[in-house]
Amino acid sequence: MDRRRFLQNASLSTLGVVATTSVIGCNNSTKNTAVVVSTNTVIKPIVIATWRVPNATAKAWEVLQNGGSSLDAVEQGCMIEEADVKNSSVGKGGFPDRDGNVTLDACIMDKDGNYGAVICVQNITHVISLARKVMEKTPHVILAGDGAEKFGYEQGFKKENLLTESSKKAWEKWKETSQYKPIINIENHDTIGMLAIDSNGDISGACTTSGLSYKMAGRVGDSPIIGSGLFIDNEIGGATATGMGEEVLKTVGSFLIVELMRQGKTPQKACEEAVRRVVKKSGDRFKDFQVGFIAINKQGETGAYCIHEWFNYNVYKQGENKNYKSTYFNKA
Ligand code: SD4
Repeated sequence: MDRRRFLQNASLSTLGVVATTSVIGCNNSTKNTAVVVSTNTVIKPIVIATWRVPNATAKAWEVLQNGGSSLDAVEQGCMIEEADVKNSSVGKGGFPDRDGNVTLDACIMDKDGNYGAVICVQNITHVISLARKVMEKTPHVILAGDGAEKFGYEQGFKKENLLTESSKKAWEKWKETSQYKPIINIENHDTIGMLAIDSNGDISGACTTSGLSYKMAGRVGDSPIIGSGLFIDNEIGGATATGMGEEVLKTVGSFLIVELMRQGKTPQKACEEAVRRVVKKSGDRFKDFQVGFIAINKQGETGAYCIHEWFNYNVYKQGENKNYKSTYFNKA
C-alpha cells in the first residue's frame, strides 16, 4: 500500500526520480490516440534491507547521497549492524554455535557480477568488508574459517572476541536444555541483506549474519552463498534472503527471484513465487520455519514476501527511511 501511494505521488520534480515517457503506438483505426507508457521510470538512489534496520539504511543512504557507489553503500550499511552488539544475529554480539563460538558468514556482489564471500569466520567483526577484500584482492570468491581469518589479519583486520557477555549468558541458558529449534521470527531474525541502486543506476548487494543460533559447529547457511542468500544482476535487479538458510539454499532463492524478474515479473511477484517454491518443496515443514525475501529491479521497484507474518524491511528512498511489514503466505 505504501509503495502504491509512493508511486502515485512520484513526480518528475521529486529529488532522485528520473522519468521519461515515450509514444509506443498509435491506433489509427479508431481515435488516432497515441498510447503513452512510462518506459524508464527509475527510482534512485534507493536502499532496501531486511528487517528493522533504520540505522543501516540511513548509513547506506548517506553514502549514496554523497555520490558513493552502491557497493560502498551496502558495505557501510551492513557494517552498522555488524558493530551493533544488540543485534544477536549479525557480527559482534551474534549468538554462538552450540560450542559457544560465534561464527560469521557474509557475501557481497557488485554491479559487474563480481562476488566475494567469507564463511565460518571467528574473531573478525566486519566480515562484510572481509568479503569485499576477497572479491577485490584475491583470485578466489570464497574463503572459509582459518584461511579467511588469516587473510583478514594480513589485510589489517583486528582480532576481536565476538562473544559478548549477554550472548554468552543466552548460550549458557540454552545449554540447560540444548534444544535446537529455531523459533520463527523470534530468534535468529536480524540477518541483514541489503540491496542498493546508486545515482548511476548501478546495483550492488550484501548479506551478513552469524547464522542460526546454536547451530552445529561448521554449519553454513544461505547468506554467504551466491544465488541463495544474495544475487545481483545489474541488468535486471537483485534479491536477498533471510530466515532458514537450509531451505533457501535448496531453492537457490535469490537467483530464482532475479531470473523471474528477467522473465518480466515485478520484484513483488518474483518474491511471492520464490516463497511459494520454498513452501511447496518443504511439504508440511514450512509451518515450522520462516523464509523472507526482498528484491529490487533496475527501475528501483521493490518487493518483499515471506512465509509467516512479521517479517519486515526498511526502504530508504526520496529522503524517507521507512519500515514496511511484508505480506506473507501462511494465513492459517
Ligand atoms: C542463515 N539465513 O544462516 C541465515 C539466518 C537468518 O535472520 O537469516 N536469520 O540461515
